[in-house]
Amino acid sequence: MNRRLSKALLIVTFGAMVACGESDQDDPAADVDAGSNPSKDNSGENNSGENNSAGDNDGDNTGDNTTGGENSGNTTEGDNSGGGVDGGDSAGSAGDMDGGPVGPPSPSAAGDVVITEIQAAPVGYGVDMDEKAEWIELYNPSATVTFDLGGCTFNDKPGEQTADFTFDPGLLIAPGAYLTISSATFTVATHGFVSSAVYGSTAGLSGGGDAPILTCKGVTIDVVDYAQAGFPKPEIFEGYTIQLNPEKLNGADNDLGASWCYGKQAFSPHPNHGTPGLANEACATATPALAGDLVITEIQAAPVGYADDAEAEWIELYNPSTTTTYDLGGCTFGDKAGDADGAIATGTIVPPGAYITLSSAMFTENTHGFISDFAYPASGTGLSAGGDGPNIVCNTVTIDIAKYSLADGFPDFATTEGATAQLDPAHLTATDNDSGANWCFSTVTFFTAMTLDNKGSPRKPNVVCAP
Ligand SMILES: [Ca+2]
Ligand SMILES: [Ca+2]
Ligand SMILES: [Ca+2]
Ligand SMILES: [Ca+2]
Repeated sequence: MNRRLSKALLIVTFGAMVACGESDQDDPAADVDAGSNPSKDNSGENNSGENNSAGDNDGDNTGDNTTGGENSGNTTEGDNSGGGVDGGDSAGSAGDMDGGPVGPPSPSAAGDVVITEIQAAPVGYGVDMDEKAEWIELYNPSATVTFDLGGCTFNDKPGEQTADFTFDPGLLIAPGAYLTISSATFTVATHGFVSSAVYGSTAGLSGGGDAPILTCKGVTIDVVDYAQAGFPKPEIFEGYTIQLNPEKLNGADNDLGASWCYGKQAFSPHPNHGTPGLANEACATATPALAGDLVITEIQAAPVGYADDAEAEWIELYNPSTTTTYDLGGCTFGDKAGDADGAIATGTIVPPGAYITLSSAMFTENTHGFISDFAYPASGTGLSAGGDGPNIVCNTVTIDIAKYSLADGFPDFATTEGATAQLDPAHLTATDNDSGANWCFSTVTFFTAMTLDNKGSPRKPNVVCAP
C-alpha cells in the first residue's frame, strides 16, 4: 500500500517535471522499467518521468509483475480431480482475485510425494564444498494426480527453520515422475544434469546423517532420517548417492535403512554415481564368487604414531565391476594364506568401482583420518612389515590374496614406515597384484599421528607409481 501511494505522489510530482522538459529518453533504466512493467498505472504516464526516481520504480515493478507471473503459471487444466478442497489453494493463489483456472493441487498428505534419492557427499567440487553439488530426488507415486510443489518447503532437518526453502509456484511433478532439487545451479556440463529447483546451500546435507523433509501447508509430506542406524551413509562412499530400493517407493518404507542402498550409475563429469531424475536401480547385492571379483589394492602394515601397529593397520579392496555391488557378509579376512581370522559382517558393501578398507581397529576421522568399512579382530591378523599375505575368502574361494615379501620384489615397509604399499592404478587386477613390480610406496599424507605422517589413499584411487 505504501508503495502505491508513494508512486501516485511521484507520478503527480514528476509528471509535472516531465512537462517542464526533463524527459531523459536515453537513460537505460527507463527502458528496463518500461519493458518489464505491464501495470496499467504506466499506460497514461510518461515512463521517462518516473525514471527520475529509479529506486521507487523498482519496488513498484516487483509488486505489479507478481500478478502477471501467477496468471501465466495457471495454465494446466484437467488435473483437478485429485485436488479436492485444497486444489484451489495452491501457492499461486496469493493475490488472485478473479477465480481463474485452478492449477494442480499441492501435496496434502504424507506420502503424496516421496524422497527417493539423496546425494549428500558429492565429489569433485573441492574440499568441504559439498554444497556445490548436493541434491535430492522426489517421486510422485500417484497414477493420476499432478502435484504443484509451489509453496511447499524443503529443509535438511525438521525444525531448522532458518534453512527452510520455499518452492516457487508452478513446480509440477507429474504422476509417476521424478524430479530433483539441488543446493546450487546445476548444468549438464558441470553436474551432469539440470535440477528442477535450487534450494541453496543453507540446507546442507550431512554425509553422516540428516533428515531431509518436504512440508506442504504445515503437513510433513515426507522425511527421511538417514542418520539412523541401518542406513547406508553417504560419507562412507563419497560420490555415491543413497537411493531407495525401487520396490519400496513409498514414504513409509523409506523410513527404514534396509530399503536404501548406494547408487551405482555414473552420471556426472566427476566420479559421482546415482540416477538423478530417473528410476532407481535395483538394490541387489552379490557375494564375491570368483578370484578377482575384488582386488587388494593397498596395504598399511607399518603405521606410525601409534603405540602398537595393530591400532592402525588396514588393507584396501577394490571392486572392478561396473554393475555389481558386493556384500562381503560371510567372507573372511586373513593375514596370510590359510588363515581365516576375521569373519566379515553382512552389510560390508562394495559398490561398483568403489574402494573400501578393512582395518585392525575401529577407525575414526579424528584418530586415523578416515572411517574404515569394517574392523577385523586384531589378534592373529597382524600384518608383518617383512611380508605377509592378506586375503579374502568367500565360500572357500580365495577372491584375492596379495602376498608381499622382499623376496618377491615387494617394497620394504621397514625402510618407509608410515607409507602404504599401493598397487599401481594401471594394474588393478588380482593377478597383477601378485607381482612386486606393480606396487610402490605412497607419497601422499592422509593422516598425521603424533606428528608422524601416514601416507596412502585409503578408500580412494591410488596414485600412479613413479617409473
Ligand atoms: Ca518417510
Ligand atoms: Ca533416481
Ligand atoms: Ca592376488
Ligand atoms: Ca587407495
